[in-house]
Amino acid sequence: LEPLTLGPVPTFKVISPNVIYTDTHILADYTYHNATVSKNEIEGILEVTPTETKYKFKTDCNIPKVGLMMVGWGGNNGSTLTASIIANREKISWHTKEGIKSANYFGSVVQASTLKLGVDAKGNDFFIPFNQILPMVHPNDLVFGGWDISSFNLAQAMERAQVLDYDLQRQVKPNLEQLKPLPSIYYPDFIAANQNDRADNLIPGNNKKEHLEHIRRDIREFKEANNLDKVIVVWTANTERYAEIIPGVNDTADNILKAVENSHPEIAPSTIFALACILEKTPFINGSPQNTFVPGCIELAEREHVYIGGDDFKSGQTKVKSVLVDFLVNAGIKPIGITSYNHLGNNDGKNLSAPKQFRSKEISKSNVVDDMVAANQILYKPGEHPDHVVVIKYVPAVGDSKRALDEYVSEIFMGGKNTISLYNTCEDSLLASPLILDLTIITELMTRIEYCAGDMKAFEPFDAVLSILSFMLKAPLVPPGTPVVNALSKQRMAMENLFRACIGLAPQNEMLLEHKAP
Ligand code: NAI
Ligand code: DG6
Repeated sequence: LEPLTLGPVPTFKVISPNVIYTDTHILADYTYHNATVSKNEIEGILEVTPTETKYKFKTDCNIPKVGLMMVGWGGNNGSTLTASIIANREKISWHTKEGIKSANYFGSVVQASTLKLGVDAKGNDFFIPFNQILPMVHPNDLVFGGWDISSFNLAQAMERAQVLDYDLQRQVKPNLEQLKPLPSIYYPDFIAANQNDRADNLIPGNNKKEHLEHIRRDIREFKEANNLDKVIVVWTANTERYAEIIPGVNDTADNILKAVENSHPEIAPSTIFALACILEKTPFINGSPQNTFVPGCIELAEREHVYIGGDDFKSGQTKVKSVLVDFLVNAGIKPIGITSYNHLGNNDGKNLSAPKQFRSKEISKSNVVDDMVAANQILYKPGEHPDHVVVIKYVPAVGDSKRALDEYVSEIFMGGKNTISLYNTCEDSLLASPLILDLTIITELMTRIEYCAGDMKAFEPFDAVLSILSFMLKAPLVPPGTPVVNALSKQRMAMENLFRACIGLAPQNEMLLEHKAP
């Protein structure tokens, strides 16, 4: 068996009576194993009952022509991602003081990670590129568009961002100069006042219903002009303040649509974008921490069966946290204090220097260990939680190169203490940009997978809230009333195993029984 080469279409076939390949689809029969736990009050013990649920999955194998529209396209993430995809597409290399570098997709799970398909005849693990497990869009084939309140074209935006090497900027500039963000919605109250001086590319007026219709029209026109099958919209604009949840205003789908008609002041720009996308049957992902998905917005997405996902890209410090705390707690070690400092000097940092916008980020960065703590009742009493503090400071001198300092204090054996200190430096936008790709590509794939279970009469899409995207997000949005998973390894497992199920393969396990009990 030779390793497979990267490519959008799977180059393998599952040989199983449970899997059927047609000219257009993969159909898989799948048994989902779980166990229910209940208390037998008479005997005073827990009873555990293994359960089996039969599922059928249907995956459309036709890879569509997809447009990615970014809100905040002229920001550091938007411009870095656009320039980087063009560099990949054109196979560009550039000179740096360390030598020649060439374009890659490092940091993208879909493009640069692998997953285990099975074992070969000798029992050795066999890996394939992640993007081979099911047919997925290739980033080089995405068509870009988007909005920004700043009128800079993408070449100017890339220069302003100061992320990419000059020799690379020089080569992609002619391409980027032709790309200009569409005017956007600006309600100054939602982002920091210090952003006002870049807001020169605005949809006129204050009528929120007209704004909603304007964005809907933009999506339709972009789709038509580029002959696209589908569009995915990602919010990578400034972090907004939280919107107040007001009964009668944003609590139900009907109320929020009415509130937009009345131009209610608590409807944020990001929520207008989300609503516009839902009404256009266009998936919408929120890469920032604010509560864009107020209850009325989620209800509308569920009602219209349109995928939404969020919140806040999980790029560096939080990603490490969702690994480290999982490791500590699963090792029987008790984190009691987590202190996370950041300083950064890009426009994101400038916006976050305002208290209300900082508060949105503080919330999304702080809730990320809850599930791990709640999972261990030996270490933590009900309601007990480690001290957890998040500090973010704006230091213009460091630009996009964010510094993250973390201290984890844990209680160990016999009253001892263990302190781990981490110091991480990296260009923030180079970590976040590949996540936009993964979110886009996996969301698009999910629009082509349907399932059937129990007494369902036909195949249907998944719940509108795409919790499968959690790996890429700091504060994963999940269907109302369902558990949030923050631990990175579980989030990855969920993606991997769902896609394996779609080709009739059992969930990945690391038992290696073939070596232990041959
Ligand atoms: P940025 O400040 O460079 O870019 C944001 C862009 O959004 C700006 O060009 C701004 O003009 C534009 N904008 C603001 N309001 C807008 C609106 N209503 N409509 C259209 N455009 C609007 O920020 P960056 O670094 O690109 O980050 C973007 C977002 O992603 C921020 O909210 C940040 O907190 C979040 N994020 C970034 C991560 C990273 O590692 N870079 C990781 C996690 C989240
Ligand atoms: C400072 O915290 C700026 C933020 O936008 C973060 O850089 C961003 O949310 C990434 O956070 P993390 O925790 O995933 O590295």
